Amino acid sequence: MDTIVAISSPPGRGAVGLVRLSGKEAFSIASAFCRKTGGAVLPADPRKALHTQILEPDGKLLDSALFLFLKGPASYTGEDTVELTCHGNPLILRRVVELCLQGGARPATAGEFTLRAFRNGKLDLVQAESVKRIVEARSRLELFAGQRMQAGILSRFLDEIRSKLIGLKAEIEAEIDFSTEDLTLQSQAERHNTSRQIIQDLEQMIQKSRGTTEMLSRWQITLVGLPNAGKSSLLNALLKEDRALVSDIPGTTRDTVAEDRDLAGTTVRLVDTAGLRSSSDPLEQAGMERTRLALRNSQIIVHVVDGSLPAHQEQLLQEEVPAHASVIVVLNKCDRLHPDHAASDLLAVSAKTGEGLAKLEQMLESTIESAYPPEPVLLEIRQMHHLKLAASALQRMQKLQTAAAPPEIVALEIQGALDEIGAITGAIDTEEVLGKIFSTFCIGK
Ligand SMILES: Nc1nc2c(ncn2[C@@H]2O[C@H](COP(=O)(O)OP(=O)(O)OP(=O)(O)O)[C@@H](O)[C@H]2O)c(=O)[nH]1
Ligand SMILES: [Mg+2]
Repeated sequence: MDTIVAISSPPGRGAVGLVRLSGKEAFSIASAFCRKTGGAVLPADPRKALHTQILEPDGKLLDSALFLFLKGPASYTGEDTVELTCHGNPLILRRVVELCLQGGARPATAGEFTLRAFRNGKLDLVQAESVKRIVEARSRLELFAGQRMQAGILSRFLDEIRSKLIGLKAEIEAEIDFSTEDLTLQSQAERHNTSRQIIQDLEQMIQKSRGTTEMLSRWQITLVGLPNAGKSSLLNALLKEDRALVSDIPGTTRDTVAEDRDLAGTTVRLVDTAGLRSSSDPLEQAGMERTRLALRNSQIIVHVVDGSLPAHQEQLLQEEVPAHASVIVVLNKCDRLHPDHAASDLLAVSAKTGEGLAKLEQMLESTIESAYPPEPVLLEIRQMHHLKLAASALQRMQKLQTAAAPPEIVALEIQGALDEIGAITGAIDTEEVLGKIFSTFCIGK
């Protein structure tokens, strides 16, 4: 394998920047321009951080840096690796890469370090994909999910399925060599059970993973309610920022106002709306249309009721609420609560005094957290795709079994399912798939 080099730290300036080399020549290429203070060459001392001077070919000092040599296979890629931690100036980092290229390295392509790690058996494909998730996660939840995948939880699930399938296939293949008379009805029933169990496991996993990707990305929380209920005030209170206009004139908010904040370890988008009411004013109608759009894209809807007014029947139109969304009704202005609401069991809040806001935040948090499955989930569309194909191969297999089809054909479907599982972990890989996955990585990872 040739030796690759890349800047592994993010573009731009930082306190430090990392240049990484991987391959057989990593040490010799890097050590050619690195010297201890005083000029001595660096020892090939694995896992030891050495202080080094990086020198231009003419002997001028380019930077002083930290030199870390990792001897393969005990490295991320499984190959000899050198990491040079320099000062985080792009001019320095690019120059160090140039020196490496002059020394015989070549620029790494996107995800090539991780691809090499995969090729060298340091991680399977699911774990390689999780690396990208971990690097790019936009929320703590996504990060957590990526780390679970990295830890191999999904890989272990898939391995278990795989070994069950291999066992099943072996039994069925054994039939090919024996005459069917030897086959007891009991063993047939057992086999049927095993395959049913596997299908169930796969389907459960698919079920659990549905919508995961969306759930891990940004949640939208939309505030609706009658004019003057205090939606904009509540938005401002939740953001701790004077973001939306507030006034005692009904119909103040016409457009939607959206702002992000962190909640439950994830970024949520809070959206204030004009609410929903009938109006003949074209501008207001356009505002209502935006409210509807916001509602459609929401995972949580906060219905704000004005608690200072006498109780009246006020309900969100069911057709405006998406099926998957949770609705939380709050009684705002509890600082001036109308006696009608004295016995109300709605959550009482006050955008003005801040009362009940912590409770509302808790409710929002637990709604988000409860939607987050504690079990391993498939995070990538690719993984889901293959798992579904595996499940349908097994369903076909069951039908064939029931129809007493020849064992060769039954075994073929099991093999089909095995291939799909293998495609997820990378046990079976094609260059095309690998190219697709790793090209979405950043260079240097
Ligand atoms: N006392 C009291 N007044 C509040 C509270 N929340 C909002 N208000 C007042 O109620 C009025 C309407 O507040 P907004 O936040 O503009 O209400 P809105 O629901 O956004 O109204 P529209 O944009 O017109 O639909 C303002 O005068 C606020 O100061 C509260 O908790 N207590
Ligand atoms: Mg408003």
